[in-house]
Amino acid sequence: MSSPSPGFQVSSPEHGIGRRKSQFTHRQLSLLASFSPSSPLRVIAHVDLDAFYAQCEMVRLGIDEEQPLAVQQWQGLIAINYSARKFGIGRHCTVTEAKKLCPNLVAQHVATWKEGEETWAYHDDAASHIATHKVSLDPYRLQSRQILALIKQCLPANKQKVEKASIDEVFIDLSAQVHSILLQRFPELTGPPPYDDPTEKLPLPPITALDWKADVLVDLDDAEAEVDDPDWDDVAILIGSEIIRDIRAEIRKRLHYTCSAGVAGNKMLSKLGSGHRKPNQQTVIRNRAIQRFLSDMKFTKIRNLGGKLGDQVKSTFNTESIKDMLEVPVDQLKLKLGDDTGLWFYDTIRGIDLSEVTSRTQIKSMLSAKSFQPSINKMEQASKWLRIFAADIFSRLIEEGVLENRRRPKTIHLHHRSAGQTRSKSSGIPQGKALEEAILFDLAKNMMSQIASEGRVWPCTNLSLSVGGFEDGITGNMGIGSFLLKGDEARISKVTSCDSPLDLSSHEPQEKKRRLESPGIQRFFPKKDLSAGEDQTDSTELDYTHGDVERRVSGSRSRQLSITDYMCSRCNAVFESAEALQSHNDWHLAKDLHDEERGRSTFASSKRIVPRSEKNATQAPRKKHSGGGAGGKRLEQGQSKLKFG
Ligand code: DCP
Ligand code: CA
Repeated sequence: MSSPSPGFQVSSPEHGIGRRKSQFTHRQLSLLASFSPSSPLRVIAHVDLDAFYAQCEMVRLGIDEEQPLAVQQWQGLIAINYSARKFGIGRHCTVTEAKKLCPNLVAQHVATWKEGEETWAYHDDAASHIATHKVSLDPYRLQSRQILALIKQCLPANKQKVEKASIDEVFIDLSAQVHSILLQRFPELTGPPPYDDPTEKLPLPPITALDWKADVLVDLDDAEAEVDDPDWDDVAILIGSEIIRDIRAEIRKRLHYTCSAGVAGNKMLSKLGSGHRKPNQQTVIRNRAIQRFLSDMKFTKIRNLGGKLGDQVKSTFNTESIKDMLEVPVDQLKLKLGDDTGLWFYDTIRGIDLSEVTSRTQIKSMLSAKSFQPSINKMEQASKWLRIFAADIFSRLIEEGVLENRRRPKTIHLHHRSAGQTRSKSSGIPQGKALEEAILFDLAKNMMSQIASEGRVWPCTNLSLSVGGFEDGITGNMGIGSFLLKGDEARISKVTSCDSPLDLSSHEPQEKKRRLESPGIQRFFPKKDLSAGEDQTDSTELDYTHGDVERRVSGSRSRQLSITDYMCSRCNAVFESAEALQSHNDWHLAKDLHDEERGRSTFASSKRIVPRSEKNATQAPRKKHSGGGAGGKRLEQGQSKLKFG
């Protein structure tokens, strides 16, 4: 017999007397090699960085782990490290409240673009200058990319499937790697099935106990279930957890970040696992533990059920408990929620999720925006912001491979809001020459001038610039040279506009527009749940400036609503003025548009969740800075990569 691994205890020859065969077939094992979602042996991990922005600041500033630290945005907090959480500090606190709870708290403001400046920086006085600064998430994006690149480095090049789920989360399909480790460690699995019949059951693993090291192992329903010896699904998940433990150790050692992880048989369970025990732990949910794990839980904790759909189910069935919902027959779920959603929900609360880890869903659009309080009144001011938006978008385009012509956008859109009216202009981006930041800026200024020439332009309360219509560049032998030659005739296409306050979608193709008008089931899924900070499954490009808006809300979130408060019907955020609510609604509108442009259908035509995108990680060299917030002139990590015109 081969010697399996340090993680296994090899059985005595009497092993398996009660159950001689595995419950899994040769075919199911071989499906593992091709990442097939239908293999019951698949192993999926979800890795989530702990208190991510806070850790980024701690690493950047060289701050000790024990030091309580929070990341500040204006007067609110957007990330709180675990040392600070011990004092009861959370996202609901303002900086003042947090400092009362922990006078020793380091509150580091996020980096900002200052009106008129060409680079983002850490400005000491940013918190009191919301009118003239715009948040930059570049520092966190850079760290996110490094972590992603390291994760990919740790995985075998030809057997990896990694999906970036948000700025600080990834799903990893470990199935193919686990398959090859299984075959290495257990040569009895390598032979052909008896009678060459792939539906033949596998032999049982030669193992009586598995060593889960320090993993959090979710309890089983009854002690009886533990009596059954491990089967290959347990062994596969154990191997997956070894891989993830090593990756987490590597991230810790090389980049100094801690993260939590969940290892399970699908995406939904692995995500629940990573949030089960934080920080710096990994939770394993074996198939035999699913029932117990889920039945104690509220379904609103599940990915895609944290928002509107979860609320709808809750109000329809008057419960949040999975245990209660397990009693509801599938037909009734279909009747109340529609066929697709009903079936999806039925499967989901039983731990069934066949959605795939998708290595790369390409970004369809990018948006940079700012709500103005006070509003802006001059073209000169608008122009300064447009310059920042162009720089912001261009730096992200560089990461998307625009310089190497891997991908480039075809269209650019400007949305302008004044006196409750939103106007939009769209323009083609010239395709015949290399794209530059200055081109985006010029196009943005042109569109702004057109809006201005139509009058009623000031005061302006919100501006946003977005690019879309991404196309892959010419690849293979042709390369960038031939691309540059071919497109002299390309010209800026006709500028389109729409003046109706709510018709931001009017430059969209008809089909997309219909979806906006009658969103059906899709309306439940793509939105980020701002109030809960959960369900960030759709936040690959969360680098919007939503925080600009959101943070003004947070201070009031914890107090009682008064009749003078204004509440957002979509995310329950509370505002003190109608205008603040209006600009928040603008943000929702802009994000909806952005989501539509990205064409993400989180809900597949059948009923499965279609996973989301991942950007190609480029590994930027990491440099540690000591001391922060120094007047804003010193270049921060990653800035040197940016090209400003
Ligand atoms: N974020 C934000 N506003 C929110 C929620 C999150 O700006 N309402 C940002 C800051 C977080 C990052 O996104 O650091 C990741 O969000 P998470 O919800 O994963 O929260 P953390 O990583 O901060 O903490 P945890 O350890 O609970 O994952
Ligand atoms: Ca996190």
